[in-house]
Amino acid sequence: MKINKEQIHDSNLIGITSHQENFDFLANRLTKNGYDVTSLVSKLSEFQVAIPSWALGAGGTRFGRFSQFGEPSNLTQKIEDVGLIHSLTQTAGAVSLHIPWDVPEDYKAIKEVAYSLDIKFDAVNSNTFQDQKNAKESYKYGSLSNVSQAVREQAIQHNIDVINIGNKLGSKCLTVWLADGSCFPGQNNFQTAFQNTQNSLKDIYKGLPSDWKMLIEYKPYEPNFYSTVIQDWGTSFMLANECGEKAFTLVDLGHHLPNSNIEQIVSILMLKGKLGGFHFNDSKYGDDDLTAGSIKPYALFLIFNELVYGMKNNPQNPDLAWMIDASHNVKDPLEDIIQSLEAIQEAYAKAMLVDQNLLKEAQQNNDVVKCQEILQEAYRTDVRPLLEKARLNRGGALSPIKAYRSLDLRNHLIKERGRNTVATGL
Ligand code: LRH
Ligand code: MN
Repeated sequence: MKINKEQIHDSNLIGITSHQENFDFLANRLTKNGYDVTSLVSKLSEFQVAIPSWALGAGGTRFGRFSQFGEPSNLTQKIEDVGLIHSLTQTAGAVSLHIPWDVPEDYKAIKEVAYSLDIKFDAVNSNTFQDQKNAKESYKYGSLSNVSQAVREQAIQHNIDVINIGNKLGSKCLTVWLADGSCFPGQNNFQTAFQNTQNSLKDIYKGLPSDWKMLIEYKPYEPNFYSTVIQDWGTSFMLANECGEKAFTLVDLGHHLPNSNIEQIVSILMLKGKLGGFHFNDSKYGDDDLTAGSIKPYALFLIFNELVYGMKNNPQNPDLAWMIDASHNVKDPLEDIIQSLEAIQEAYAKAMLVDQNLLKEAQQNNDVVKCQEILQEAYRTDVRPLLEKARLNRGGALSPIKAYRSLDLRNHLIKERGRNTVATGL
């Protein structure tokens, strides 16, 4: 299913006047305060977030899964759904595939579909946390860290296969997340598990094309509930350094113990030139994979404040991979992703309004109150007219959620696909 620019243009008519008023008012105020509004809007337009191929259907937990109906049942339909999101938001110009959930059957055809929808292939994700049918070895007791060399070799080969699949699609990045760990004290020798993982990652790294990156994603627990080999940013950072200059740390916002200071982690990883990218989502308790900015929007703003500072002051850190990683138990997956994109762009826009020089000066003077005033002056600014302008400039929707509903897209998908299709993924 495709929507065209005219349909979006028509759905914008109702809001265009108030948008223009709000935009002119904000642009006028920002210009008076020395901001370059055109540059702010173009930075927002250039900001593209990759959509996870595994989060276009209803998610679920061990307690159940409730379908959203009209779910994509193959990779082509998944790319088309990313195309729908991108048409409306103009900030979802990439998809991140998970292998083997989304192995292309016809590379030429799938690339043509993606190209026609202005969708690029971002990082490809390996999967050594589930056993595949007729697999020779099992990952029950781990993959790259497993005590069995045969299991480690199978997992290493899988990652090499994922790189080859990504290469045929034009991807330039491999994401490795390991469920490896233990559920009970004594089950693992921590040093052996770490050494095996380090050596296995190095073998995968040897298979990385020269212009590729390897992102090492950490997570404190789940599905293992006593220890996880790559449990935190420090472990991922050590492993990335051991591998080499093409290996970096991936920060999934949900992969932190309660009250972790993620913005500080981001800041130091950028200082060390080892921040590779993000899996954006939000959470109240564990790895809840909720809509980005739906629980802790100020924390997301503080992370982007460090990112904007780092993108200006840390040339040693590469361009970042922006990706969403969420799961939808009660929301329409496409609406959930649209809301995440809005929250991410909003946090970025507010962070670009932080007067970093004034903040640095206040920090140098230990003027703690002024530091907070500078941050919250930016955070309290309603930047939505800037996001709307960025979308309008590219033919997108003023309000993607309103357009998604006024164009009745979910019902169109159900008519096209029926009510019983189930998307692969989590
Ligand atoms: C692990 C994770 C990882 C993916 C998976 C789908 O929790 O965040 O990024 O491989 O979710
Ligand atoms: Mn993730």
